[in-house]
Amino acid sequence: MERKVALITGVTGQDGSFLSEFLLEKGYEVHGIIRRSSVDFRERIAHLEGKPHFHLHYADMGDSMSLVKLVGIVQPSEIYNLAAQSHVQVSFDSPEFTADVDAVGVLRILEAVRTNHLEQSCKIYQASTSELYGKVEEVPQNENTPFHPYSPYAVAKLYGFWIIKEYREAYNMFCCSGILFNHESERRGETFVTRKITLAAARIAQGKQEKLLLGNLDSLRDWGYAKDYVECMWLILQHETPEDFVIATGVQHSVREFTDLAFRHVGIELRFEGEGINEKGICAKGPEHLIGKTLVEVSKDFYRPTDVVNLWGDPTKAKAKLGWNPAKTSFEQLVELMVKHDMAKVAGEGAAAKVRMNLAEYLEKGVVK
Ligand code: NAP
Ligand code: G4F
Repeated sequence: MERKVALITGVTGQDGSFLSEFLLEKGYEVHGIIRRSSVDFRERIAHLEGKPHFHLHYADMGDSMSLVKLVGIVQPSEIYNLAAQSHVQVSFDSPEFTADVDAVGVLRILEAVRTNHLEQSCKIYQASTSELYGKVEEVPQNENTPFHPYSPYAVAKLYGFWIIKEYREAYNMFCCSGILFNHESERRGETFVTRKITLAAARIAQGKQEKLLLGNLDSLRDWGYAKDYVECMWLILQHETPEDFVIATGVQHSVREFTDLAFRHVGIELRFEGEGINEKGICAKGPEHLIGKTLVEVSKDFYRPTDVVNLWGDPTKAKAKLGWNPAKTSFEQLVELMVKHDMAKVAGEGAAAKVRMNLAEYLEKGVVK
């Protein structure tokens, strides 16, 4: 049987790396788009490079010509469009770049498929987001909940969602959006809140960091495990009709709860005192030298101009139509696996990891958000 051919944009990212592993396991020929970088080390996919059915190509979501050329060469049967400037806070700092990649980039992919006359043979998955619900109009959120984007990132992603829908209807293309709620892992970027917390908990426990600075501790998210979510991307493209799906666990927790649990996993019990900007997490139980010390502080540097504070997904449709199991990895298991990973990572950090330690110092000082 001929191998299916997948093209993944964003292959070096958290989801791209898990999806590559998943599709290779399923027998796909996997092609990924990479950008030229001055540091030529692709941490998340280093273990896949050199495998016979895994191929990397230079292209950029801002460069139509590179995309048209590549789609023509690869002739994919499935495209997973995961590439994005994916950090919400950064979208306030770089709104135009975010719009170019996250909004117009989607159009470029669709047109690259049409230009190569593949619109009837190539299915497209678009990485859409729960951020579309933004300043939420109902809880929990499902496929019929109105959108109210609340950041430059979300506004750009809203264009991506609608242009996918438009091409589906106008050109009868099999293109769909997965409206994914937050999904995390040991490969999550280090400035997203979950990974920032698990790394800081590990470093504080090992005496390599003094304290953790956070923004809004009351913010609520529906956090799942990224490895479970990439299966859903594939299921969406295997469904008989092109449809959009909400992918979530259906369970909600606050940033404070995530922090509390992560610190428990490194043997530190926190007591939260104060409110808003004055709230602190103080070590109530744990290593002697830390008792009574403030380990978590709130800093206004990590507050956003507009923040999405109540995301909670309803995965009923994905469960019923795709047979996807949203409860495969629980919140507690997710926090545990991330902390375990980061405890080992931090323990192994020697002189060679000095550069990453600098990032931790920046995070502590609020230089990098
Ligand atoms: P990520 O780790 O930040 O990865 C983003 C990927 O996009 C990286 O491979 C990055 O390449 C690539 N990229 C960025 N700009 C590009 C450009 N101009 N040209 C080509 N590639 C570019 O994100 P993720 O967490 O895996 O998320 C994957 C997708 O799902 C994103 O579209 C994100 O917006 C969306 N999403 C994520 C979540 C979540 O909770 N993780 C939830 C909903 C939706 P470099 O490595 O070169 O930077
Ligand atoms: O971890 P976050 O930065 O993720 P956010 O903004 O929810 O975005 C992620 O999930 C989206 C899906 O809903 C994706 F579309 C998007 O690409 C990305 O993957 O922040 C989560 C919450 C926010 O409310 C933020 O204000 O945590 C709050 N928070 C509190 N302190 C913080 C911090 N966020 C970050 N990054 N850093 C903090 O210190």
